[in-house]
Amino acid sequence: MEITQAQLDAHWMPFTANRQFKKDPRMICEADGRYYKDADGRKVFDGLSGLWTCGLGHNVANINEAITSQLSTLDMSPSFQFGHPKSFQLAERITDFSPEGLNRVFFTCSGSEAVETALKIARAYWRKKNMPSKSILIGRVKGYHGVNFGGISVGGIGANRAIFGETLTVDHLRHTVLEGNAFKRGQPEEGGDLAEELLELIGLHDASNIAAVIVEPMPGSAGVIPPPVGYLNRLRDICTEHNILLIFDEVICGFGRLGAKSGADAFGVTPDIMTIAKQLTNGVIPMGAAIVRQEIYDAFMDTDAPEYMLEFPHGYTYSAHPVACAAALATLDVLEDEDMLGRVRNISPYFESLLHGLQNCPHVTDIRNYGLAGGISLEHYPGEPARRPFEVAMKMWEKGFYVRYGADTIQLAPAFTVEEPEIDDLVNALADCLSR
Ligand code: PXG
Ligand code: PLP
Repeated sequence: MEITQAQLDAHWMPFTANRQFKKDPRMICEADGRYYKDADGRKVFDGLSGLWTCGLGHNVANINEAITSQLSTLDMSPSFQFGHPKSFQLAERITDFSPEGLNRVFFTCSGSEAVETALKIARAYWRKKNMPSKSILIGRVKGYHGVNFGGISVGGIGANRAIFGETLTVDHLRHTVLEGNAFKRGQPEEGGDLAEELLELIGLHDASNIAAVIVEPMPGSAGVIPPPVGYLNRLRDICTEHNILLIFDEVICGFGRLGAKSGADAFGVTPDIMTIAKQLTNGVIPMGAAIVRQEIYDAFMDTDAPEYMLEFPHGYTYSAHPVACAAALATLDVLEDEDMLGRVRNISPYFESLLHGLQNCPHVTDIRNYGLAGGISLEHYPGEPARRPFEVAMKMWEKGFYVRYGADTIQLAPAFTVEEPEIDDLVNALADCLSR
């Protein structure tokens, strides 16, 4: 299928170097299992499970069948004021994958919308509790929380917000990458005390003005940053002590990537709200959700307003879309029936040992990993932190491997079903591309 220059020009591509891409397009045409086929029919290994989405691989029969059957049963159903059975079944299933006590699910169509929903719930919650001054949101440097205005406000990646001007009233914790932790496998031992900085921010703003703290349990986009031992526990304790909601953005960690149901599960810390997306439908149909403690939901329901009145004026046309619900139910079935979490736990030590074998390759300044997620930081060209990862990823593509590059890192996140020889090939190819 020839794509014309006019067609290329017409599409303003997301988070893409449009000028570079359109000169030399990388066109993906088919996907099956852990491989893509490009426009020349070349087989390309999927080293990031789509965009951290397709842990079960591509073209999964159960998911495809669930979608097809849903299309001929109920293809669309109005999401406001009417319901369809699958969204309720799915909401209950999601609570099985969520930490104890988080059992009310608000559906969205993406991770960005899940974050926006969580932030709005947090701010509205304090108003419902007659504490309207609690409105400041605290994020963390290097955090990625999607691209909507709330998400970029709490987000901590300068390039994603600096050109958009004023944001919400927020503050940020420091990130947890410490030089002394370079090349540490899994969770670093040092750095748990960085969470104490939250007390400083509370001193600055006063807890009576702070609605919530939002962090990724393990930042993904910034290059896979496992939390230092004790860090999340300390954030939890400080939030509880000062009556501040803790939100975990689990859009990447959610449902399997870490060999656990969630980051909360992997690291043993329960937030008040968590956001998920991506793996919820294996990436096949857009869907996300914010999952809250029942007490938060109850605060909205506990009202003297007439019953026909809305409790929360928020929602998307496509919230709980029936086709997305069908895809998600099938995805959760496969995750459970095929013990995907167990598979991640079994293969991740092998992934870890090979990944860290890259330590002595040229330009490698740090390697971090947890579960089936790996981040490799690369030495900057003077003033050009993003250039080397781009160059390496392009060489990888030429060799038949798709990997993610972002900031000064290369990121790897193969499917939960990945086999040892595929990890060998992926890491060998990377070693070769780093050396050339
Ligand atoms: N929160 C987190 C923690 C994310 O990782 C979002 C929110 C936004 O989700 P949506 O569905 O609106 O994109 C994300 C998404 C990458 C990469 O390669 C990461 C994301 C998206 C695209 C690429 O690191 N994360
Ligand atoms: N803009 C307009 C004009 C709309 O009518 C709607 C939804 O009805 C939206 C934006 C929001 O769209 P969505 O619900 O898909 O987020």
